[in-house]
Amino acid sequence: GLACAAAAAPGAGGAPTVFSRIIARSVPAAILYEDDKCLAFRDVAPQAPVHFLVIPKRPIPRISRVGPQDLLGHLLVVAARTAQAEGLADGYRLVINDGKHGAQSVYHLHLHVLGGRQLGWPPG
Ligand code: DGP
Repeated sequence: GLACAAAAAPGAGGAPTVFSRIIARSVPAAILYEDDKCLAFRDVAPQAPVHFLVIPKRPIPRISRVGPQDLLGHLLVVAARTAQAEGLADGYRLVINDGKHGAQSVYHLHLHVLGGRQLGWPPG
């Protein structure tokens, strides 16, 4: 009921997000890489000169819901290879936001890759 829905953590229900539509090509995106397990595409609101996302095609809602069968190492390999292809030889940052405190807004797991300028640390 409504009380249960209100109490549920964001992403707990696994509702489809806009990223499922990007995978299905029903929402356009600037796609940089694709294979059977993942997709990399430019972030629509870039926070650096290069800012793209790497997502699993399987719609895991958030990193805190990852299961033992999810082979997420592949996302890191694709992130690094795509960063190289984007010319980020001086370095870059990988970010995964989880839940409310992590400022996650789309509940389909995604790895942010940011580069092309000097980044600060710590993040806000
Ligand atoms: P996060 O806060 O970690 O959930 O970041 C979600 C990111 O997704 C945010 O940087 C903006 C991006 N984004 C949201 N909707 C779209 C979209 O429709 N297309 C693309 N390319 N990126 C999107």
